Amino acid sequence: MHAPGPGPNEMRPSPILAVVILLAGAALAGPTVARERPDPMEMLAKSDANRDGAVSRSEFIEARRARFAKMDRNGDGLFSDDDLPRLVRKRAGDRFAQATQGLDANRDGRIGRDEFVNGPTRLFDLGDTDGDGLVDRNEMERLRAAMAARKR
Ligand SMILES: [Ca+2]
Ligand SMILES: [Ca+2]
Ligand SMILES: [Ca+2]
Repeated sequence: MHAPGPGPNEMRPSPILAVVILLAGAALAGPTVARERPDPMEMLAKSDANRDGAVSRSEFIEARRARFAKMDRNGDGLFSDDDLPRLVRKRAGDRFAQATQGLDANRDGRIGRDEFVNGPTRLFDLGDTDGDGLVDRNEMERLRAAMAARKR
């Protein structure tokens, strides 16, 4: 069973994911480049591990696993505000909890590796409009265009 994909007007990138990526990017790069917003599309495109031009669901999930390993800076298997540099943590304040709510299935303010890796695949689902389990080149371009249109 596959639910019908969202129409073009309902397409929107998950704000939750965007903030998580933003915070994670800030945590990785340090506060000086925090304003350089990582592009979720770039990350999706980079998930194509076997370079066949299409991102499969398992490639997407594997890329997420790798991303989690980087986000979890203290390596305790949880992504929490402990993993953010102090400056970022201060600035993020409550926004961290708000931003991660959608992924934080058990609401303990920390995101476990499984919660993150097996969390909703919104970006992927948005991209895979024909529901074949792959975001191919064309679908990627459409998604990119749809997201770019929303930013304007
Ligand atoms: Ca691939
Ligand atoms: Ca951690
Ligand atoms: Ca597809």
